[in-house]
Amino acid sequence: MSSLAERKARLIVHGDRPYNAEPPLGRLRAAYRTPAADFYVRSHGDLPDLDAESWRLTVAGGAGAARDFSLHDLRTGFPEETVTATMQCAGNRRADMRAVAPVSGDPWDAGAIGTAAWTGVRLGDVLRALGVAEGADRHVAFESHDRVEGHAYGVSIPLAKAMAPETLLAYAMNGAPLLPEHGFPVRAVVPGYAGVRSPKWLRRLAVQDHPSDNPIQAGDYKLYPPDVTAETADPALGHTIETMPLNAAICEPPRGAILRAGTNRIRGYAVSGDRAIVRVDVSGDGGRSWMQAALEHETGAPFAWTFWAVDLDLPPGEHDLAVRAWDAAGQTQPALPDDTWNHKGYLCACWHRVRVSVAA
Ligand SMILES: Nc1nc2c(c(=O)[nH]1)N[C@H]1C(S)=C(S)[C@@H](COP(=O)(O)O)O[C@H]1N2
Ligand SMILES: [Mo]
Repeated sequence: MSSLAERKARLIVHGDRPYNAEPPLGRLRAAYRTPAADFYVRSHGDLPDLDAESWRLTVAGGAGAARDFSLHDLRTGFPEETVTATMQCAGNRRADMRAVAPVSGDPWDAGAIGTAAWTGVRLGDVLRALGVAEGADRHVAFESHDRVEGHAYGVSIPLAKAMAPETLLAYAMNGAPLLPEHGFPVRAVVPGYAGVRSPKWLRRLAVQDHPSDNPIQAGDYKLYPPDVTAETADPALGHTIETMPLNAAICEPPRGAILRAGTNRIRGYAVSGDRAIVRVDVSGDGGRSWMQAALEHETGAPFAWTFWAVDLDLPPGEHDLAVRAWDAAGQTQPALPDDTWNHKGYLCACWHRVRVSVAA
C-alpha cells in the first residue's frame, strides 16, 4: 500500500488540515470503479488513526441494551454484501457556482465524486438483529472518531434509508480494506445520498426519534434560497441535503485543451441520486445544438454513475463544450449556475461547460 503522502501527491489538494483533495478529471474517467488512491477525500477534521483489532461499534436504540460489535463480530455475524455505488460531495462543482458570486467552502471542480464496490454488512441486518422496529419519523444517528470544532463528527439518516438494502456498514473498497482517509476500519455507505451522510471512522450509532443534533447535521449541509446569506441563514428553515440531484460533467478533454481539427472524443460521467440516466446530450457550440452520447452503465448498480462518450466534429476556433443529462423522470439540468446559486455553494448541477480551442 502506498503512503498517504504518495496518494496526496496524485491529487489536487484543496487543503491539508483538514485534508481535502480530488483527482484530475481525466484520471477520474479512466475507470468505472475509481481506484481508492484516486478517490476524492473530504474531511472536516484531522484523520483519526484507528486500530482494527481494538475498534468497536456501539449500537444503541434497539429492543435491549446497547451492544458493542468488533470488526470480527460484524464479519461473522452477518452476510457480506457488495454494492457498487457512487459517492459525491454536496460541494462537487462548487467552483462553477463561485464564478457567479462568492460562496463558502473549497472550490471543488467536478472531481468530488467517485464510484467504488463497497463491501460490508447491511446496516439493516444489524438493526433488525437488535430488534429495531421499522417506523416513520425515526432516524439513525452516527458518531465518528474525528473531531470537528470540539465535537465528534455526527450525522443522521432516516431509519427507512438505514434499513434499505443498499445501505452498508462498509469495511472494504474495491476489494481492499478502507484506506485511512476513506474511513478505516468501518464507515457507512448511504448510496444516492450526499457524501456527508456516509460517516467515516464510525464509533457509535443510535436509533432515535429525531435527527442528530450534531452541528454537521443540524447546521451544515442545508440548501438555501439565493437571497439567504451567511448572516441570515436559519438552519431550521434550510432543506437538509440527502438525495443528490441529476448532474453530469465533461472529464475529457480538460478545460483549456488545444485540440486538432476534426473528430474529437468527449467523455464524462452523469449521475443522479436514485434515478436512472436515460440520455446525455453533448454540445460543441455552447448548447445551441446537441448530439447524444453513448452511455455505459453497469447493470445491477442503480446507485452508480453512468459513463458517456461522444465524437464531435470540431472546426478550428474556440468552442464551448457543454453537457446535460436526462433522468428516468424526463427531467434535465438547469443551464446556468445562476439558476441554483446559494451562498454555501451546494448542489451545483447546471450544464457543465468546458472551453477548448481547436488549432487550424
Ligand atoms: N467521520 C467523517 N465522516 C465523513 C466526513 C468527515 O469529515 N468525517 N466527511 C463526509 C463528506 S462531506 C463526504 S463528501 C464523504 C467523503 O468521503 P471520502 O473522503 O471517502 O471520499 O465523507 C463523509 N463522511
Ligand atoms: Mo461532502
